[in-house]
Amino acid sequence: MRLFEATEEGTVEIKIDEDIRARQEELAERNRELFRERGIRAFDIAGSVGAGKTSLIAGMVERLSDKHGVGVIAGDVATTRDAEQVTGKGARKVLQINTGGMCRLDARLVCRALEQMPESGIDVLFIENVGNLICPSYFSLGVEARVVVVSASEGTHVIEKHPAMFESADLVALNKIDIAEAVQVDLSQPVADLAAMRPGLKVVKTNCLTGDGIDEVLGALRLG
Ligand SMILES: Nc1nc2c(ncn2[C@@H]2O[C@H](COP(=O)(O)OP(=O)(O)OP(=O)(O)O)[C@@H](O)[C@H]2O)c(=O)[nH]1
Ligand SMILES: [Mg+2]
Repeated sequence: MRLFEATEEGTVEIKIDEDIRARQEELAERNRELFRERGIRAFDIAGSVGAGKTSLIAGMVERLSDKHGVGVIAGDVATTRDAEQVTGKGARKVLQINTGGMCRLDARLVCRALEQMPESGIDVLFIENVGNLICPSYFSLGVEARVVVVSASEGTHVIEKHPAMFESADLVALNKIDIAEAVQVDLSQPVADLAAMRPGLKVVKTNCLTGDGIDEVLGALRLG
């Protein structure tokens, strides 16, 4: 958003974007500090609606819960469906945030949810962001890494259409590889686009229904 004020000397732009961003960074830094104090390794799992974020989280929780105290914060505009989907997989605590219309989580919402988490016994936290490839790009949560889940059904050119999201990614899970052929998507294109945009960025092909690739995601995040 850009905001202007007319003065006798002319029009001046009020730097609202920068103020908001600076405030967000401050709040993210506070979360980072909180995670450090509590010994929590936190991960933002972002991606389009239906890309497979919850499925990936459920798979990771199942694999980690015998060795780690895992917490999950699921973000959605409405419902507790995602929290329900993850419950029973072995997480120590699962919370759902409903944003009530906002298209992303932010550091403040995560901080409020953290207040409801047990103060000890959680060392890995997965935060599922609201499903879309736009708004979450601009909001840092203060986490260790952001995993962007993108699925074959999102089309061949999904990466180049959403540069900000993939610029903010620390790892990409290219999910639903099992249906690429059926939806006529050539997965070599998103892989090539990512290599051009973010040389060296780790990309893991996954099938969250069968679990293929989830161990590799965990390995890339140094979890296990
Ligand atoms: N074929 C196939 N289906 C998958 C895969 N991963 C997830 N799904 C299915 O895709 C649908 C959406 O998966 P979710 O994990 O709920 O996706 P999400 O990104 O959490 O969705 P939202 O939270 O609604 O944005 C479900 O029906 C899953 O069973 C996969 O690798 N292959
Ligand atoms: Mg989900």
